[in-house]
Amino acid sequence: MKDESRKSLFVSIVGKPNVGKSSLLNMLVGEKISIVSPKPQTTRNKIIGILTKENTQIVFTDTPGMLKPNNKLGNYMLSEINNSFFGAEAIIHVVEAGKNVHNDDIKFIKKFKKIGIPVILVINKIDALRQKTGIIKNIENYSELMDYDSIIPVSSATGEGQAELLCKIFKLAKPSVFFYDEDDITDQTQRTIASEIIREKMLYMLDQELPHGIAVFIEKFQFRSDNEVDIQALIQCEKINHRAMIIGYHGSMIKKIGMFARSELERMMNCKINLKLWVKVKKNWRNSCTTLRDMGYVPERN
Ligand SMILES: Nc1nc2c(ncn2[C@@H]2O[C@H](COP(=O)(O)OP(=O)(O)OP(=O)(O)O)[C@@H](O)[C@H]2O)c(=O)[nH]1
Ligand SMILES: [Mg+2]
Repeated sequence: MKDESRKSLFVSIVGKPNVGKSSLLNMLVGEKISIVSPKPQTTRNKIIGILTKENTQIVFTDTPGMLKPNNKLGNYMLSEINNSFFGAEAIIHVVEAGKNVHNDDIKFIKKFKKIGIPVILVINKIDALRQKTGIIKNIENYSELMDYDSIIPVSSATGEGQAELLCKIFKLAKPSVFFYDEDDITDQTQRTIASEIIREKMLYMLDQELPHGIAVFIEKFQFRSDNEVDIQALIQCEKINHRAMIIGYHGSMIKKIGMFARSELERMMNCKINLKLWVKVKKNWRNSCTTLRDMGYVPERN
């Protein structure tokens, strides 16, 4: 039955790499939907998180951090940011508390002004600031550049500011049907979530640049029973020495990656997981249209 009192809002979450966009999405939805890591450019594609409360549904889109692409994967990531603006009815611009305005933020602000929808500035990571005066400086600097709908200091880590931010977002919702079921929290399949969790563990466990050259393909995702799943994943890297580092001495590293990924997936899916990982080298895959297509990294518009 159609409910005339229903409302919805599509909100795009954008900002520089590593400012905490994915952490914010997870905090707002109340579940881990998007992977998080201390390394910039963790998120590679648009990720939808859905929050439905009573008669209102908010559809958030997490996006990759703004970057200067130097390969086809980078071009795709940039296109995902731009695509997130289509259909968006509001934007959350995430910046880091106490940091100066960056050139990338100015580029974003130029885009926002062209799009002309409400923009909320979220000053994230306030828990990490010793001097709260940093927040005041942020507010002054950003309000000179843009007429934000509101400016809200937040900590995605502690949840501070969450209620105020949600209140602002819900106020912007407009009469509409629901676009997702009330119980949905994301549009990602379990296969995609599994590959992302495996990639997240590598972002934490492997050296600086290596994880950026890694792709994870789920080759098998098969239920043995209601509470047991077999997952086989291929980890693709770009160099022979990277393969050796992923495997580690006597397989110690890949074993650790598998252990951490499995235990998180078991918690998320509430079932036993049999996880098999193997590693293959494919040089320069980040410039291979075939590999990018196989991973689902296909631009929506060209
Ligand atoms: N102290 C603190 N750390 C945070 C907070 N939010 C995020 N972080 C940390 O900041 C790092 C980056 O967080 P992400 O959520 O992956 O950032 P992102 O903007 O999605 O990054 P990209 O996907 O690479 O663009 C991680 O180490 C997070 O744990 C916060 O509120 N406080
Ligand atoms: Mg992210």
